[in-house]
Amino acid sequence: MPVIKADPFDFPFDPSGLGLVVIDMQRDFCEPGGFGETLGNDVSLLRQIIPTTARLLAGFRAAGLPVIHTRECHRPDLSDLPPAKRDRGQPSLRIGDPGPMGRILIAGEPGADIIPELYPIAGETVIDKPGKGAFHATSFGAVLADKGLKQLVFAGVTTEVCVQTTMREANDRGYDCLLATDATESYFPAFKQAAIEMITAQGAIVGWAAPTDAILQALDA
Ligand code: C5J
Repeated sequence: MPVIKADPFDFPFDPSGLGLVVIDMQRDFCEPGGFGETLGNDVSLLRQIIPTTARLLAGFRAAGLPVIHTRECHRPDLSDLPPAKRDRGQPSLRIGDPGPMGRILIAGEPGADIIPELYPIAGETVIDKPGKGAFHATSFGAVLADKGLKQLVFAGVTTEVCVQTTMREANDRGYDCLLATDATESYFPAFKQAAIEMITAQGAIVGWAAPTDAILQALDA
């Protein structure tokens, strides 16, 4: 069985059940004027992982392995947006408000779409999710089952919010989860580091972590 050199120990995998999940690489999180920036964040931090994530994506595509993308977004009528989520904090624009890339985090608006550099290709699944985790109120679990996936490599943003939440949900459902450490990012570098440590601690209590090169080497082998 092929093996990815990972932390806290090697990640053996069966290619027939391995897939890549790219979380929320959306314009609203990665480009100026979007939701991330309305919350006071510096989006340039997130943009640093775009080339690495593109390489990881290319590796999975070249190996013929499934890729699933997620987008955090809501229905135009906001019926799937709990008031507690819309009203919390002091963003300069709230979810659903008109912004420079359309309504903030609303399905179908330019800002809610995936950045052009990592855009899905034909045959790749895109899951729209109203929560931080990809399993909540979506078909994500059914899609994984339908594709026969058992082991998941994770990339995307932000490490400690939507990526970690989805990894925890997947881990509880019996999936082996591995985080690509240089294809994930946070607006808070210390939170990214802490999330990686939380995931891999206690004998991979949530999952594994490895850099993109180690993942690609194992896919090539
Ligand atoms: C956040 C996400 N941070 N995709 N969403 O609100 O992590």
